[in-house]
Amino acid sequence: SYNIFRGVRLGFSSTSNREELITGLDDNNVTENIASRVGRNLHLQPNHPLHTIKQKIETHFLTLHTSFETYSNLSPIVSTKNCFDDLLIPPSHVSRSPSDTYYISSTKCLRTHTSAHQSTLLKESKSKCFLCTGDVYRRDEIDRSHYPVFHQMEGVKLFEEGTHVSVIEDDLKKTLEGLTQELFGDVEMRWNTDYFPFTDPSWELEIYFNDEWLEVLGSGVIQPSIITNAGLTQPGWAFGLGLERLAMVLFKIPDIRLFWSKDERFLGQFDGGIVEFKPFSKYPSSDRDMSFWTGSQNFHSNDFAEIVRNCITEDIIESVTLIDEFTHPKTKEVSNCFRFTYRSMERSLTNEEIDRVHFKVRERAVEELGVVLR
Ligand code: FA5
Ligand code: MG
Repeated sequence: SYNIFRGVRLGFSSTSNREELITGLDDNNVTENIASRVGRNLHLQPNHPLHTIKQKIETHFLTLHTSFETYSNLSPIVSTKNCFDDLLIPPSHVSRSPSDTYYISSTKCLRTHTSAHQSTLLKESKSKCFLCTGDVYRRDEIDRSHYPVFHQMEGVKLFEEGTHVSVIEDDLKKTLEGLTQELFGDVEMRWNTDYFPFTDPSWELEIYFNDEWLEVLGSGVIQPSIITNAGLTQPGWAFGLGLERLAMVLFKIPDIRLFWSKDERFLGQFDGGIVEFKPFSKYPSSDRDMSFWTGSQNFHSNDFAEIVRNCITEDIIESVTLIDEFTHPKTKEVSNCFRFTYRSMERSLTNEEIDRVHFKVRERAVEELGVVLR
């Protein structure tokens, strides 16, 4: 695999990330916390669970088809054209809004999915069958299974011209069912119809695991105009799967923040195989509530979550949950109450440091979002 965006340095230090990603200009909403994740490349770190899963999936595909090409080090900095326009995502689509996407400028963003590479790779790939893995960035809420950075793997396969859609559908489903079986053994799975602007028809695959249906991937038959825009004529399928989702289940990793741990008690448990994670300790949690009048129609909880993430230098917040919301009957003002659960995966927190962070969040929410504390 190689870097097709030759102009962009990879694996750069966080100081140069900062200069490249945080410009202070209008439209730029990348934060220090997010910039520090760029170049960490957890999926390339030997023995890391995300690397192990990636290797396992690649090996599975390469035994099916030696012609699958693999790409793992494409820069997460992409053009909005590649991330959205090339995929027929309309300008008004919610995923493009600055409340959901990290923009470097109005025309460059941190990829929100590995599909951002579909069009370029369709042009560059020789075999027209490829897998592409990388870190993806989404402004999102805060809890045990959501993190603003996670990892996806994209798969694309083109067929001979004139191949019937039903043949492509069949191949897509068989391929992904085979992969799921390889990873999870005999599990129950189901296909649901889904919607993506870039595939038609589209499906998501769910597996039944620990008494729950778990969404593992989105997929579909690639929209013909994406292929013709890339200068090609053959039809094909594409899928995008979430590596953390699979890894949390396979390694029994209970909290998505753990993937970012630099603690040997975490990293030292893995040797490249699939083993059950043994929690090294559970430190106590501490809750704090925060209530405020949102003060504006434009209040967005993703903006609030972003402020929270910027007030911490370590992952010491497990979740921020809206526990109460009401509208004042006369003034129509909206009040929100968020419950913060503070807990480190790695050490005990002191009340003083929790209070310090909590106070900082209050101050910044007032300054930056114009909320009125209650
Ligand atoms: C997409 O990102 C599409 N690009 C997938 C795709 C590719 C469809 C090619 C068709 C063709 P979606 O947002 O549903 O779709 O994410 C795909 C997968 O990423 C999900 O099934 C899930 O496994 C994982 N995922 C999505 N959001 C999160 C999250 N916040 N945390 C962890 N994993 C996530
Ligand atoms: Mg989905």
